[in-house]
Amino acid sequence: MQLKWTAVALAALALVACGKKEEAAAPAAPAPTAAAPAPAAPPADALVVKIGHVAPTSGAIAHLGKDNEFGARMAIEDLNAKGIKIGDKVAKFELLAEDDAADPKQGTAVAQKLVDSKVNGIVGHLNSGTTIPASKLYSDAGIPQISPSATNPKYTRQGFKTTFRVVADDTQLGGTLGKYAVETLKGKNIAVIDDRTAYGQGVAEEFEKAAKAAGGTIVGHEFTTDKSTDFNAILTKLKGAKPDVLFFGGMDAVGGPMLKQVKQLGMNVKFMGGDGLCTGELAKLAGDAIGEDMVVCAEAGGVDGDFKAPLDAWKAKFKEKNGVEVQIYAPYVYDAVQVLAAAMEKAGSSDPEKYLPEVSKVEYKGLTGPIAFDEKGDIKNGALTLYTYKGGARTQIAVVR
Ligand code: ABU
Repeated sequence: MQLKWTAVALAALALVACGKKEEAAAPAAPAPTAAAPAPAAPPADALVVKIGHVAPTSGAIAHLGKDNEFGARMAIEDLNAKGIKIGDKVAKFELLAEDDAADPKQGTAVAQKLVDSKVNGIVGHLNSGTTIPASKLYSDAGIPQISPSATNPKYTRQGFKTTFRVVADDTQLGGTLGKYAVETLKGKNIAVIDDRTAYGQGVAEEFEKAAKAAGGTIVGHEFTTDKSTDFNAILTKLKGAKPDVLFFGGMDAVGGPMLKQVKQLGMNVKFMGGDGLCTGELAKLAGDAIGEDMVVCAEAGGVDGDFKAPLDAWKAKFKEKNGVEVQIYAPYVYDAVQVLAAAMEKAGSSDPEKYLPEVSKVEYKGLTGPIAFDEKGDIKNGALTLYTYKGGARTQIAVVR
């Protein structure tokens, strides 16, 4: 019987791959082992629930987009294995995965496509620069949206009822890092670079405000883009101001090469950044330019106490399944999908209008800690995790609230 279902599932997958473009191919993952059990088949009258997921699975930060998408796929798989009931029907969850390439225009185009496909809920997008414009389309269509990683405060401050976020925002991220730069790292002369994206600019401004408030002096603020590779001119200018801390508001794909050029110029700085920098991949991108304890950055979430062991076990499962380590936000994506499902289960409906109020009221014990939202849709009591890099590995310093 199990063999029969495996064959049916493979045939169905082949059909999907041939004919249904909106269900984007899963990012490359190792082939399942022969011993892997076939998923239980949903009943023929199951309620189909479509979850849209958007992240950049192409381009410079595709490794982060794939990380998010793997998290979404694991959640869908677990939900289907559990066979939860919504109303009186067993739910069959489907993932409609889209690539926005971290581009705001492509972000709104795929958002419209998902709205037209009548998705029941959205998890995404990854970047603030795509999440914010797309949120208007989801709001107009009344579709609940949970971002697992977009940290620009504006996302949840547009007056939309449909926007939620399971991570802390840039006010908390930049604010905590700015204070840390002065009070803990004892930075006095602080230089800032940002990539002019919604995220990079926002987190850099919050950092700068907090560093100044803590008594630091901003000796220069330069600008780059999220596609730049040559930072020689701006780094040389900042070097002249003799900074002891350099904060970068941007993603790891730019931060890695920037670190190499910081080393080439012989700049002796602590290199700081927000969550976009704070990934497993940064050490690879920077190579030997990432000195011991040189980088201090923060993830916009924090897991400690009783939540730590289950999350570590999940991360091990993630690696086994996907052949790569978690980069940063996959567990938050997993939780975001589960929150939508829990709200539907509670409402007894997958109709966005009916289950949206349950998202607002949700009290969900996730992989990443307890999840409940404030009146704006932001996570209540959001935590941060400060990291450094030792021996090329991202290493936790502390969870702070
Ligand atoms: N939070 C960092 C990466 C995503 C973004 O907000 O653009």
